[in-house]
Amino acid sequence: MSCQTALPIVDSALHGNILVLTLNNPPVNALGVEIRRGLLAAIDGAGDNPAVEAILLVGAGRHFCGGADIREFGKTPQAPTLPEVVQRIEDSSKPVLATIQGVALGGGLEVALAAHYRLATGSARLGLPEVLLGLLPGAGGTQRLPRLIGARAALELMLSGRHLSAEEALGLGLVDRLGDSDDALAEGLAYMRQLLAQGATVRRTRDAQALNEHTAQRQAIDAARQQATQKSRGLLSPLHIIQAVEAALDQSFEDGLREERRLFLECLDSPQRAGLVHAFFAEREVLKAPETRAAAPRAIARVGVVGGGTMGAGIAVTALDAGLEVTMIERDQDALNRGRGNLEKVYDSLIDKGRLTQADKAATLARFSASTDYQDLAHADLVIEAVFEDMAAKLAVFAELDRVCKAGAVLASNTSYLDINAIADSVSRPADVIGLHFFSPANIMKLLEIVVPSKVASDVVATAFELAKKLRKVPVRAGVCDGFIGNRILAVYRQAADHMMEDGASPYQIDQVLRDFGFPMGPFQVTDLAGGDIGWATRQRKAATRDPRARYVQIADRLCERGWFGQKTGRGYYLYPEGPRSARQDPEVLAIIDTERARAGIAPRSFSNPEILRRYMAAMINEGANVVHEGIALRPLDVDITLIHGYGFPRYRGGPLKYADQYGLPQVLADIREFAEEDPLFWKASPLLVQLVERGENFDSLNHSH
Ligand code: 3H9
Repeated sequence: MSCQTALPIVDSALHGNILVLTLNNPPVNALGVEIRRGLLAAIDGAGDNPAVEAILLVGAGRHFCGGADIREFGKTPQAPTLPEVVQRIEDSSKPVLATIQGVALGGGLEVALAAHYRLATGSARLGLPEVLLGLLPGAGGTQRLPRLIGARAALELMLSGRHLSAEEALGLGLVDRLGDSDDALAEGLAYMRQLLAQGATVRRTRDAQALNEHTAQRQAIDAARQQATQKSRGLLSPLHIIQAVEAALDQSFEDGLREERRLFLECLDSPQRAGLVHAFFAEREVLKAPETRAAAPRAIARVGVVGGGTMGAGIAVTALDAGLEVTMIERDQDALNRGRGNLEKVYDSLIDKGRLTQADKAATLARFSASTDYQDLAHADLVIEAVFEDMAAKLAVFAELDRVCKAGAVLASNTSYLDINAIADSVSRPADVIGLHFFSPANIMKLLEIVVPSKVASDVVATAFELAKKLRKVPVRAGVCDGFIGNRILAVYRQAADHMMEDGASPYQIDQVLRDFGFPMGPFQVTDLAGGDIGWATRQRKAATRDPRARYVQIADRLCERGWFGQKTGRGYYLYPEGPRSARQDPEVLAIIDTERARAGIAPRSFSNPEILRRYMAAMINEGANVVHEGIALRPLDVDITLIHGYGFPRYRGGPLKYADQYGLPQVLADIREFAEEDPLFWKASPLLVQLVERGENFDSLNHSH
């Protein structure tokens, strides 16, 4: 968008005595420097022009305005600032009406708040989502919105970042009127003419009175602060938003604006803002794969799911929720009943929580069918195999799919480790075969790895991306290797955690360090949640091919041999006397670890928290670099999005490779070389990391090359 310099970026046209200013900066009319200059000049010009009696602000295209130009954050600021422009709009001596169609977000809504009147059409969505970027509304939003709709509603909007519909905005008094049609210009002109006819004059939001009821406002602020302190886990911007709203209550408008600016700049400078903005753009960049540019997707309406276990049922729910028709296949009636039960359980729990009605469930299930006969997949446009993670089982399913599916059907495997090239080569139509790696629970987790085997057709890859969009998943393109992007990296940093545990750190200390870093859970808690038996089976499968020189920590095997598989067995690394929420440290586990250390001849040492983090992150970053180096991930940002959406990496840190850039690649490399002195086999610096350090570059320099 920064290359959009074609002028005029603010169109100006006189309709009788009303000057229409159209923000014209596709695709979302973001308020970059050119548009700020244009707007300021146009507002000033309108003030001096006797032919102008009123001003109407509209957006060109679908949207009013998507806010400040996010690409400018972190660069040298250019005048005029958005707060200046917004102030000039409010100060206009001629009435200003903002007509909102599509989004009015962030700075876009702040522009509208500075206008004297607001109209929303049916398509309007209004919000202040700055918090999601680690920011606060910095163009007067924290001062004007509470004055207009009160502290409670304003805080709710700013702290959640959610979008309001036109009706909700009207209900809150955020807009004055709803348009009958979606023609923003016609609706705006009609309303403005009516206002002029009624003798309406300027009406400044800064003078609105909703904060006057002081005690209630103070209570709302206190409650928000209490909640945010508990919930926001180290995030800066929520608490800054609350502080800014408090300034709106306690200080003059001008002083409040100054406080808002100070707090905004603090957020702008924070690494959290950099991490969140990186995540915002990375989420959009992952959608752009070479194949999505090269080919159009195939049509998908009917989906088959083979396997009704937790994974298959979760995938079926996701597809049903996206409005698709779903047929589930299982090998016999009992398995099918269980599969249907797994699926219904998801909907029933939503009903229990009051988030779904029985009628909704019935309507959704009307698009669901279940069968033991593969022939019922004959009309499916896409089939996702989600059976047990075993090559022979998968090949048997694909042989059936090859036999029954129509020409052009996409045949997908939900494998998380197995070689999809081998699966593709087993059928007569390898160009139709692709990997779709969902994460458990599949109806909740956002990540979808799209695993691209060597013979797949481009339009099949494009179809997978289109499917992800329908399912509201975040797709990441991955090449074929053991574990693809996510599980391959996980295997390495998980080993680093095991090494530290055997060398002297307790699993509880390691988990705590990672929680403090921002993960919702530490690695040992995750094992307990997922079930220790899964990793155990994988380790047994790979035992024969393991490098005999490589370090192998046996502690997990000792727990599994006792049947301690984690939450589902009531104990794993933790004890769960009363279910998942009752996790407790287990002295017996610590004793087993001690015994294992002795058996391995290790004299335990203590680890500081920063050292634990340094080792864990170095392992994650190094394998992330390998994955990029080998072309398994297209760019570093694909690794970042995988870890954020599939593995709980804190979004505000932008993903492991963004974190590495902030930490400094020379330091990461120095860490790895230091650790390699003890274990050179495990700690081998990635060639990509070495190259980047030699060239004085960072991971982000590779994010723009595709
Ligand atoms: C702010 O306003 C701060 C102020 O309070 C204070 C300042 C002092 N800037 O999402 P899409 C790009 S903070 C630059 O695919 P959709 C986006 O990257 C801002 N670029 O479309 C993409 O580019 P590309 C507060 C932006 O229809 C293209 O536009 N505002 C911006 O699904 C299409 O985007 C927000 O946080 C932007 N502001 O959704 C709103 N917005 O084609 C952030 C979008 O190269 N934006 N782009 O990949 C959104 O939530 C969605 O983009 C929106 C459209 C709902 C607007």
